[in-house]
Amino acid sequence: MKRPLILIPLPAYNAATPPTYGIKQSYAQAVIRAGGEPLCVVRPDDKRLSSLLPFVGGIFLVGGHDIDSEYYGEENMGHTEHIDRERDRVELALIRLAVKRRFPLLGVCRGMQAMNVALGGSLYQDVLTEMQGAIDHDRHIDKKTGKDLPHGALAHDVVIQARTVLAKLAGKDRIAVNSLHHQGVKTLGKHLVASAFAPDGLIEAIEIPDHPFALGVEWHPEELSGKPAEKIFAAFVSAARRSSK
Ligand SMILES: [Mn+2]
Repeated sequence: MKRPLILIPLPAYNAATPPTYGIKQSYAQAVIRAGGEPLCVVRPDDKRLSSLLPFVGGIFLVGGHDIDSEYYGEENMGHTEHIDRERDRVELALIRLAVKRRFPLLGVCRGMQAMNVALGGSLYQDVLTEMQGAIDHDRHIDKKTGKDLPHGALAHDVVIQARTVLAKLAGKDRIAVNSLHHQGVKTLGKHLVASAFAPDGLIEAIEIPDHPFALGVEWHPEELSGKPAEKIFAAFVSAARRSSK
């Protein structure tokens, strides 16, 4: 079977010595396991994109640092960190293109937040301080011991909305997920529906109905094994295979 190319725009770590581009291995491995071939691209400009896109089956936006709040018309309240406007610009443009040209699109964590912002939605700049009754979604470290938590550690359940793509993939209405984010969707962008919610009401997954595949999840399926997580990548890669025929 053909392995469709999955375009992954590479995040830059400009403050690293030397300045570095890169992603976690688990993102690339999840794509490969699902039958796709990751095509990691450095800061594509419009010209390079238009030469690449004819070969690409889908676009995968990975996690990372916060999106500049200016892109959703808010002042930075001091919680938004490590802004990389060039990354924001590239990813927001890619999402709008994917929506317009009906390219399969998968967004994880920041990738989901970028989908929402690209389509006119807004974010909580810090869920814990801005959202009443919020649970702790930022489970990078154990707050009691100060030690790093494994990225696959399950943090909370999500309740999945019936009749959504995600419901079909999960095969049940509630799953346990990891949670490595401090921002989240506040108001939904155009074309989007919320397909899962955390126990505190925070939107944990979004999708575009009537699109070949456009799903964003706030958790990190690339760090989880088993059915719902692997099915998300499998369905994305299948849609990419169909779209690159
Ligand atoms: Mn969460």
